[in-house]
Amino acid sequence: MNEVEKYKFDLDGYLLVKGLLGADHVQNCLAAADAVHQHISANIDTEPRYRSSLNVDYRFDEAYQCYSYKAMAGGGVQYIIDDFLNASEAFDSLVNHEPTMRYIRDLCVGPYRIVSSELRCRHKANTTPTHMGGPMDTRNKYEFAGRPLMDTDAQKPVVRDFNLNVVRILYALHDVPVEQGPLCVVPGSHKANFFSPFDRMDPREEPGMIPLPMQSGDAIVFTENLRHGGFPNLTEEPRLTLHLAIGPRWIASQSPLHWDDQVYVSPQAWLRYTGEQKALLPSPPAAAEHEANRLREEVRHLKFDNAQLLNDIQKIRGQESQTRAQRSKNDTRDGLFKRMRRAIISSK
Ligand SMILES: O=C(O)CCC(=O)C(=O)O
Repeated sequence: MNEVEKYKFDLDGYLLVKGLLGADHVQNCLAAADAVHQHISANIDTEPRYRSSLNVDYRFDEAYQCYSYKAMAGGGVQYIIDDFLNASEAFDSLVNHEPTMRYIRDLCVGPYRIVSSELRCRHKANTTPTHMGGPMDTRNKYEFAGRPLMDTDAQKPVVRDFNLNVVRILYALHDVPVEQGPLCVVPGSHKANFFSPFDRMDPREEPGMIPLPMQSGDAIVFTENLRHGGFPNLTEEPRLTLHLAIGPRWIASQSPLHWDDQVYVSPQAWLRYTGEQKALLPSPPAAAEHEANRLREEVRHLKFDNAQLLNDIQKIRGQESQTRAQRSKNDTRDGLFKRMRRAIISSK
């Protein structure tokens, strides 16, 4: 990063990098993203399902080896396709993409790992609600170090400017003007010491929030500590962007799919990767392990649902026994009245 970039990144918490992906690169990725988007949107409500530990209801796609769910904020649909790197060899060039890795090396300590990959397809009216900012989640640590830190690759202390836990990169696959719902951020909020008091879903209602329009091939490099969201897409055209999160190797994933765990790499994608690319990703789990993980999550959720149902049953039983007690009290009172009435009548 040059001096201007360092200054701006520290000040604002993000950088808009012009043309980080070349025109051919973008065309290939866009064609692949279009195909995945078409397929996923047509099949999103079908089986097989997978509920993540954060209780998000995903669908696993066998053909593309990725997971997807629908988010409906703002009244329009957003398809979030997690582990999209598996979906096409067109995306392989994003793994260990040298122009991107140059930023990563300046922003956090290696060796590195990709901790999330999402293709986001945001349709008309959809917004991404405002989230993060300052102290919201300490795992997103933003730090200006300015002191020597151990460089595990070089095996020696190196004076570093930045020491982030996670760097996010958002690539635009086409122009994203303000009306097509770009990423929006509150510049400087990565250093906030207070939780935002403006706890509203619509990012336009957050003071200081600005949209970041992009051109095809541009990237936004930002700290997840920054308060951010997505402006509403007001157009008929879906907004297609690719999102990577990269951090030191020991960082866990923060995608709602792999929360505190690691991303899923398909056996097919693994075979395509070079040694350098493999170093950025976990190896694929054995098929049986993959299925066992899915079943483990399913059992966990069923146990949770069961506990809730038992709770509900106990509440209903409690209400029923109260009703029965009240009824028998009423019956006793009615019986008394009847007996009194009979006694009065017979005494006349
Ligand atoms: O682009 C958007 O709409 C929001 C993206 C986002 O929240 C993220 O990449 O962390």
